[in-house]
Amino acid sequence: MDFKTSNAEGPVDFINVDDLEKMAQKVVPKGAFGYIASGAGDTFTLHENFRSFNHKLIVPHTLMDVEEPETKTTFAGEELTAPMIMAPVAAHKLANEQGEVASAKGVADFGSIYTVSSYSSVDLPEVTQALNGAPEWFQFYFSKDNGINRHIMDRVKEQGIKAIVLTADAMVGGNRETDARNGFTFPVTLPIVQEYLPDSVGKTMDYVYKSAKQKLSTKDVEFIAEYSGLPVYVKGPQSKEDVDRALSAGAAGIWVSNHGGRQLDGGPAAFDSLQEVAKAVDHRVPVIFDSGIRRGQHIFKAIASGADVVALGRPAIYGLALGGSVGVKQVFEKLQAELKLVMQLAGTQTVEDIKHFELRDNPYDPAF
Ligand code: PYR
Repeated sequence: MDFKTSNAEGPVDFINVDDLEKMAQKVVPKGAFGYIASGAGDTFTLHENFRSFNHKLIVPHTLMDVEEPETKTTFAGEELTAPMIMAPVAAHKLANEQGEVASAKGVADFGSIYTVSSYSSVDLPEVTQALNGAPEWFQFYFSKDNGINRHIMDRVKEQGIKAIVLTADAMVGGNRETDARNGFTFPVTLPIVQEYLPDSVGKTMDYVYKSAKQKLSTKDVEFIAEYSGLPVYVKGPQSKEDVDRALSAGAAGIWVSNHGGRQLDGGPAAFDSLQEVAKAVDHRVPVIFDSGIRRGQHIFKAIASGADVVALGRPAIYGLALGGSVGVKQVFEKLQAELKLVMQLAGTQTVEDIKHFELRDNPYDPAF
């Protein structure tokens, strides 16, 4: 398949992530950009992901004796430059010819955890090499065949990967109408899942998803934990019931997400689910949050609502499209700088202080 995308590498001049998205649209082919940026159905849930942060307000705290707030935090045994990690995103070669090699380097240079997608367009050893010792996690799209799942986990362990993320909210693809309109099919191979998906080139996302297992259950969490011996984070719970189910199966952490509004349109904004999930988890395991982060204040609000760290998906991919590894690092740095500013104005010196900060309910029209 003849597919040409950006091959940028170097500094990007941008003011904020929303601007970056518009800039990325100009350098990534239409079908690939649509796949990355869009959501499911009417994109109600996608848009609520952004708007929902306005349901809570950060009241400034004054005379708090704060200077140079510290964004460094320890998470899952790792020292992170800021409470942000890389979310799993499929096929980075859609955004930049360098693919995951560049995004991994960018995240490593910033100082955080990189989650490799099962649908990575670069194979595991090359990603590990690009990370150069930075912590690597693996997101699992499960095969219907446990023999294949064992092989994948063997390879994951060979790389020294430290945790497995089971995506539980995407056993089929959401109703991606933008992809249908654009006639989008995958122009790249997905080497990690070659054994169950040898022919991704020219295939729709729906086909890709259907090659993986639909009938996921708590038994799959138990199987991964037992076979790999690694901590398993379940990605997708948005309710107490789902938290209970995941933890009863031995989940080592809960990753609150609605898959960036790409799956069940008509569902809640992930930020609105975070409070219920955090209450149900009650500090028993770490909580990761994604879906809708575009601003430092969003990170602050997520942490004040019970997340230990947030994960970045699309913003990092836009940085990748425009500036390769440097662009990815710049996106993390931009959000870190915004977070630091919010921390100062909110009177919080450390990430731990944010966890104890009480947000106020928004009495105004949250439609702003
Ligand atoms: C997505 O398209 O959302 C995937 O997770 C592959």
